[in-house]
Amino acid sequence: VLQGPDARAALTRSFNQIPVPDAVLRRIEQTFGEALTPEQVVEKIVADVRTRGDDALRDWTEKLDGFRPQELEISPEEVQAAQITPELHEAIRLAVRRVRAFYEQQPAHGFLNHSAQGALGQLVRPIGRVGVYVPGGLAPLISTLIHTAVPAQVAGVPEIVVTTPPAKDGTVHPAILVAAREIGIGRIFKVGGAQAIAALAYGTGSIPSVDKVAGPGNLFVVIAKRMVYGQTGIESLPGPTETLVVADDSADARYVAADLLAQAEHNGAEPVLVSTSRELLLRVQAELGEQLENLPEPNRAWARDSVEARMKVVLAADLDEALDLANLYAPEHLCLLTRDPWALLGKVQRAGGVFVGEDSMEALGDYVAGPSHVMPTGGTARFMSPVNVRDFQNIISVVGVNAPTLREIGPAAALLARAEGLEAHARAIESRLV
Ligand code: HSO
Ligand code: ZN
Repeated sequence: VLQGPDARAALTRSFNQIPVPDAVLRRIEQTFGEALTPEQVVEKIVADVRTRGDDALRDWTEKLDGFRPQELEISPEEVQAAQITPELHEAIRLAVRRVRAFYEQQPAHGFLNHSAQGALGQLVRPIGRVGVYVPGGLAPLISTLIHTAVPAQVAGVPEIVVTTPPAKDGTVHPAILVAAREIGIGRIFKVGGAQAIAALAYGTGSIPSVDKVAGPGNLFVVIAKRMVYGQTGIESLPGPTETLVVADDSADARYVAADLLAQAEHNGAEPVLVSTSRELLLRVQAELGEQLENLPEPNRAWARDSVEARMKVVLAADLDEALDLANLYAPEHLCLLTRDPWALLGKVQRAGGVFVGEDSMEALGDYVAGPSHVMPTGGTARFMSPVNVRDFQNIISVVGVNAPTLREIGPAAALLARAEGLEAHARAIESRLV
């Protein structure tokens, strides 16, 4: 249990490097026959996709996903034919409906102020084509498709394409196809990993290049997004998930443990518990042990890894200190399980999302609450926001001053131009002032 300065030190992050587990390095060596860094692997893949296009995508998908696709695009017939239970289908509809309703409330309009000066303003325009990456791997993240594509759609993006890795038998989870159908996404490609990001950035015969790539992925996906930034836009670099629970003596230890374990079952997750009560910490410890035992495999192993390798437990002097530490850590998810959680909201300065009270568990937010679950990780909540409508729109500045205003403000502009040594600028202005 960490306290005081030790807690501060443990919750202070360093942002330069994405941690690379040994297992990943070993797998790279097995796959490539040489010891490469993940960056070197991604560089290789991106360069190859850029030069060889679809053939490179087929080769890398075979090598890394164990399946060689002939057609990279899933046919409209296959998307139409995808079947899931009516209950799951209804849950997807509910999630889509609620995420859409949430983002329709986000103000995203421009302004154009006509005044005696003429007009100044901002146009807001949707991005033309967006690529959404949907992780497959350990879990087919149906919800991630909804939580990325729907804000883009509300923003007015006319074309959204999806890439997602195929399973070894070449299939994509039918619920992902149904969700795409429900949202109204036209094109889905069975390509994952860094190769998918490269394809979206540079375009291949089958996959169109996009203006922005959005969505979380594994280490290789994140490195690839960072590498192609500039060629295309990216919304963020989502890393492993993390949840910080603030709990006082009134919290129910069963819920605290359950919420920590829910996120702990994500690969590489970092659970953090900050409490003002030592008794609660002890109760949570017992609960964690018991609930972990009762989880089925492989989820137990995933959650145990996060708890044993990365969980941090802090005893705070009071709720003020608890919130200070939470703001320092800038968690992706901040969960408030205290007597009066609403009273703490005003103190929240840095977090991707804040989950207020025991009926608003983060796991609900992952699916149907409304706000996108793609939230800033790794402490990037200091300068980033959750995926939202603004990620999928550009602002265009509008400058339309009239002649009297030009006469008023033009001389100052010409003066500034000459101070910068830019004579042609000054003359462009003065040519209208005579
Ligand atoms: N909590 C994850 C998102 C997710 N959970 C998807 C379940 N499905 C990252 O914030
Ligand atoms: Zn989750």
